[in-house]
Amino acid sequence: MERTLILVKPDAMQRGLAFDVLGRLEGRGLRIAGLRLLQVDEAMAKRHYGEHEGKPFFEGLVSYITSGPIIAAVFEGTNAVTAARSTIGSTNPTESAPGTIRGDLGLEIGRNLVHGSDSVESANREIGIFFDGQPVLDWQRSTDGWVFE
Ligand code: DAT
Ligand code: MG
Repeated sequence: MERTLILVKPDAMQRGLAFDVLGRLEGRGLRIAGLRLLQVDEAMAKRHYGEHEGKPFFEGLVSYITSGPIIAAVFEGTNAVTAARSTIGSTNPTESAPGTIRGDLGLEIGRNLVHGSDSVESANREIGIFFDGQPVLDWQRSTDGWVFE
């Protein structure tokens, strides 16, 4: 089953939207396989966002993601990466469609509430960063047959 890495970013945590964010993904049918509350340090932030190093927004991005606790979650399901990204919406909330997490709850690109992996390769890499030595479970829900054909 395909897996993706989701982060509930510090703004969503501070605004009390953590379970709204997670609930939209879970409600779509994706299954939670891993869940952690943690504080990201600078090294972890730079590892996660390494592809953006050198860009003008990089320092702000690192200070944002390290500014308070986050929730890291592994969600799994059919096309989990694409399904989660479509529920999350575009990178810039202003351009995100209503009905998406960012389109319903955000206004600015630097406060866009949530991260979702952009490919299966990224998901594997990011799960390795946020669930290093932490449990990610293989389990079934009794309702899975009503979600997965
Ligand atoms: P996404 O989070 O939609 O996968 P991304 O991987 O391109 O977007 O960028 C990671 C984060 O960096 C994004 O959530 C917000 C920030 N970011 C990206 N482009 C930006 C820009 N042009 N200005 C400011 N912040 C930006
Ligand atoms: Mg990205």
